[in-house]
Amino acid sequence: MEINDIAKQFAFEGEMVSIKPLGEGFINDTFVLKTEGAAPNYILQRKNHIVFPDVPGMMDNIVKVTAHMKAKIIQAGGDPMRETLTVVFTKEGLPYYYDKPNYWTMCVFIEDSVTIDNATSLDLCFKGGQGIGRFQKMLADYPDPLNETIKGFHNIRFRYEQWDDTLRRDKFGLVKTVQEEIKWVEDCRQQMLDFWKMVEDGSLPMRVTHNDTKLSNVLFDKEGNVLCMIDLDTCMSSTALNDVGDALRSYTNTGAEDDKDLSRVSMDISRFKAYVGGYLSEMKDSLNDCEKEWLAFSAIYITFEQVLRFLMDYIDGSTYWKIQYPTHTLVRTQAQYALLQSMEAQYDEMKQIVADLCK
Ligand code: GN1
Ligand code: MG
Repeated sequence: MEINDIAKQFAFEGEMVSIKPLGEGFINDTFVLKTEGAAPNYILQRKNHIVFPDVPGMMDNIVKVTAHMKAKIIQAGGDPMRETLTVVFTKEGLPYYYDKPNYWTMCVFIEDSVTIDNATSLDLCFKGGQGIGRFQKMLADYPDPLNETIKGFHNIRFRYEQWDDTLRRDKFGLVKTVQEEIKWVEDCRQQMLDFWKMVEDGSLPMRVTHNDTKLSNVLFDKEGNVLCMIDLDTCMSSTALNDVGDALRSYTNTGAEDDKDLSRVSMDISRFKAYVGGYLSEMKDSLNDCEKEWLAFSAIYITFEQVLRFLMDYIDGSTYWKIQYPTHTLVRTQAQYALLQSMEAQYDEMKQIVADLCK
């Protein structure tokens, strides 16, 4: 089916005048649909069904959490059309359109907004921290269980099971070529599983979290204030720390996620401090002592997990993330490992900063 015809399955307002691709997502394909006159514009997305095996479950989560947030925003006198996403349903009343094998979804385009790829100022880091803090806070009393739309997404025990399978399969004979990188993952096994035990025994509680908190998933207004979190595809139950760690992984990196020049990659401790400051300005009173104690470690945890996930995908034939050249995901692995090492070298300082901010 043509893209125009897909769009017409949705009950959007106004007359469509154009539909064009937007950006270069690593996972989904995104289009902007423009309408005439006063009607809003829209975002149409083809969801990657390899990454998201349960799009109906995912959309069920998104519809419910955005409804919960809208009620909170209205209560606080905010603008529910700008401070969270608005899902557009199909003419048949579903939050997705299924055109085998693809699932399509639509939401309202929030005007006068920007996304930012690099944390160029400390103010931006602070505001990003506030953004995810507010998101978690609005959802702290969300009552229903959410669908687990990607199994074991930030669960390192599950990731190690996938990892062991990947090495055992060695589908493309690549294992022998990445022995050094494999050792990085093996050397951390015990430490990471020990950390995860605190989630399994409830010391680190499950909350409603975003799970993909990199800077480009925060929408800002033109003045640089946070409007809302976007890309709610992975919104499900996880730990508060996973959101913080994933954000720190992206905000504090002085290089790119796929930097070939590892000398550019490091963790900027001042950005760490600004982000955690923004986050704790919203969430300090909601976190338990264990969450506070392990907040700094969350950056290490998620950066490590990303090393594992990238390397696993590389060994498995680079099918998960889009690539621009054959070793792209291996380069990503190496760049994330450089970031991890920089974090480990600064871990004492990171812990001290969190302790001071929690006082
Ligand atoms: C993916 O969807 P996107 O591009 O924001 C991935 C994240 C990774 C990130 C690395 C559902 O994020 O977990 O951290 O790439 N999302 C999914 O760039 O796997
Ligand atoms: Mg995403």
